[in-house]
Amino acid sequence: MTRGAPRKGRVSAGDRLAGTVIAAHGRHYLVMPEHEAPMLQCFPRGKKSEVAVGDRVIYEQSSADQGVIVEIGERRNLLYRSDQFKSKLFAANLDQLLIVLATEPHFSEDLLGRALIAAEAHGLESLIVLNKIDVQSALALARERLAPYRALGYTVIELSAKMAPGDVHPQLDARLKDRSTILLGQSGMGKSTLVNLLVPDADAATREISSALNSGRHTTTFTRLYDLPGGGSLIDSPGFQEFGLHHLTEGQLERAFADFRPYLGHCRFYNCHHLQEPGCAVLEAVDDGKIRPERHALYAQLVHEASQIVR
Ligand SMILES: Nc1nc2c(ncn2[C@@H]2O[C@H](COP(=O)(O)OP(=O)(O)OP(=O)(O)O)[C@@H](O)[C@H]2O)c(=O)[nH]1
Ligand SMILES: [Mg+2]
Ligand SMILES: [Zn+2]
Repeated sequence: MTRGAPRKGRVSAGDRLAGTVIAAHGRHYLVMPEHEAPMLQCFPRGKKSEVAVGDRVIYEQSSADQGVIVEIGERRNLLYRSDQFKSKLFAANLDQLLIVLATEPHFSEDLLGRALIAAEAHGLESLIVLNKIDVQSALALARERLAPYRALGYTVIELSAKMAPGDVHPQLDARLKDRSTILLGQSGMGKSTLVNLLVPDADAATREISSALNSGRHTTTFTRLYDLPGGGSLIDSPGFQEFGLHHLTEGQLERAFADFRPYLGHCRFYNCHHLQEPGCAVLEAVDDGKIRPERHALYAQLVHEASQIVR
């Protein structure tokens, strides 16, 4: 992929190098080279920044510690969120979404629902982690809120990254091995705490990058990919409050609801929107208690948002 792949320590300006984007913060990216070469802080060529963590890129060194990304390699997938006006990239080339929730702060079921739909729509597996199970007073309620998702077939793993760190490896290692997994969740759920347990030098690496990218705060402000010691990679990301999915089409949305699938194709009208049509098999399943009304409400909201996109 490189033109004149550099030998150790022999990189000169203008060389085209191949690497993987391992951190993203605004328009700043850190690229880990494929060959023996320094890790560089890179900027995308042009104004629009469409580079994501996990992307394989071609870049050119422009100074001792900086480079320019000139080409993005083909992606298996790209996870992102979007509202009417813009989209924000999470990461590319993923296998799995690890949705991190906690007993407290109270997690948003809306965000959980959206993350699961995004995973389904992008062909990614999802794994739900309920962290902070040491907080006894909030445990019963959190379990109760997650029961319907277990019933839908999603795996929920209970952990206390802080009080029972020894349980983290046995519960997660086999599920993370040789796969690219992104941790998603609201701020304060414990994503970085988990990453620090699973990746031996993550903490040091994070501090180093925080200073490189001018952020020294405790809360994660950039997306960062780490190699797992047992194979595979783990991506830590900043907590978020909104998960717009304006880019998904109605067809993608109906198929992304695992609980709708048995009923699709059984509506009276072949082009049924499952919103208020007579003879709608999905709405009948809601009436019969086979689909939770909350799930249908999320679907209706997402269809509404999808129709709002400014093209
Ligand atoms: N009680 C308890 N606290 C925990 C546990 N895991 C993490 N915490 C605490 O929760 C707080 C937030 O943890 P982080 O790992 O920084 O959370 P985060 O999801 O990375 O947050 P952002 O980076 O802001 O998105 C920290 O003070 C942790 O010490 C746990 O199992 N139990
Ligand atoms: Mg964090
Ligand atoms: Zn229908």
